[in-house]
Amino acid sequence: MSDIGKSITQFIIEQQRLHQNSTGEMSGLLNDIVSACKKISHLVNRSGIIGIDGVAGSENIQGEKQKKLDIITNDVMVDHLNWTGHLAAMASEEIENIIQIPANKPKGQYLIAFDPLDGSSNIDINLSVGTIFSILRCPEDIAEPTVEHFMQQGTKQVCAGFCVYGPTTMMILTTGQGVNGFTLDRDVGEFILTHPDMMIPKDTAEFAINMSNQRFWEAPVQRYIDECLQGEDGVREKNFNMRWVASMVAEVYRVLTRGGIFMYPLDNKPTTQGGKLRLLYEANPMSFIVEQAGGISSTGYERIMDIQPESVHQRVPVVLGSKNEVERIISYHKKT
Ligand code: AHM
Ligand code: MG
Repeated sequence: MSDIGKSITQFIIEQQRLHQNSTGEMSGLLNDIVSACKKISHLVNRSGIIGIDGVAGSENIQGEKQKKLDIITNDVMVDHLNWTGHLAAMASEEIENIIQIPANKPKGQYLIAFDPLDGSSNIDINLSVGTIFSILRCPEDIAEPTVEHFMQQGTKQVCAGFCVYGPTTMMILTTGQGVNGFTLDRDVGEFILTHPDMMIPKDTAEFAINMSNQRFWEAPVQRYIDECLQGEDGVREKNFNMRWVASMVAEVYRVLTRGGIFMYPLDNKPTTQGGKLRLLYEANPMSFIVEQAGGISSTGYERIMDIQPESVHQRVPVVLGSKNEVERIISYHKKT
């Protein structure tokens, strides 16, 4: 029988029953995240009406101008997750240090790293934004986790997902057994399984990159894009299409549904930072999802999920998507 039409709650509990020793803590945590994302979807949808659109007038730790919704959605995540007893600590794009669970609340066995509102530069122009999260196990018997406990390779993730607030609100989840997509049915307030077992086509003729940075890219990326742009007349002997939404959640969702390649490569501008996208709460969770859907995720030089993190807000170059195209770019990096 098809699983399409199942609620995310039923799906999560049925997944939990497949693991004999499951305590139900992961299911509880996922339900907390689902509740937070439903609230964020509602706020994003009504932001203009209730006056929470626009800039906040502050900067986050990474020197980025915060939108009011960056701050509000961070609070929504923290408020939904810090009291239910499933987490030992949290890390957020918007907060410099890791976030501890209040002393008077129970602690759980998991750590979460999240970007509460990815692509928030798109908020005021009514384009898609989203929430990205990565769940790690906290080493046992830790009274108060430290940054060191978050310094785990992406391969250690036990769950990753993202919610995209677009024409419909969708939640994409993996616990290491494939990727499933759920659509929010606003009438009943529940995410419904609409896209089971998402798989990225191995080949593509569509790339996504911020072309305005072209002159700063390294040679392998220059070569790859140049060959795509030559189309039928060049070595690739086929025409390519291009998209750039400037919202990673929307780009990765597109790659999951119709294939493609998404890149935010190393370039001269953020070289000192090692890339633009953040390892713990953007690159790693998206890499886990992409790999589970049959794609590849790399810096061009190495698998992203193999990188040993060194800081909470560390940045990395990202090249992800359809297997054969990412492999081609990796081969260009090997030659330089
Ligand atoms: P954010 O987390 O501050 O929104 O930044 C991450 C976003 C990604 O969603 C997107 O791929 C990228 O930044 C767009 O960058 P640019 O504006 O340089 O095109
Ligand atoms: Mg982001």
